[in-house]
Amino acid sequence: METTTLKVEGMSCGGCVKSVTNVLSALPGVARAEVSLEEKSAHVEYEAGRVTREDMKRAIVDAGFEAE
Ligand SMILES: [Cu+2]
Repeated sequence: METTTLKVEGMSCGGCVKSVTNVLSALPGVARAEVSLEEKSAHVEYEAGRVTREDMKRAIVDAGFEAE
């Protein structure tokens, strides 16, 4: 299991945190996603080979936020 942290911009409330958490958790290969509004970050535990950091970024952007 690998872990990575993404920077997430554009979240303004708990609903945004939930949205980002949900889209990340829905990706095949993601075991756990912990999203922080204050830190503007998403800490993700995932299986390398099943999902990439790019997939995570794309999912966050598709949900209406910015990710780096
Ligand atoms: Cu919100």
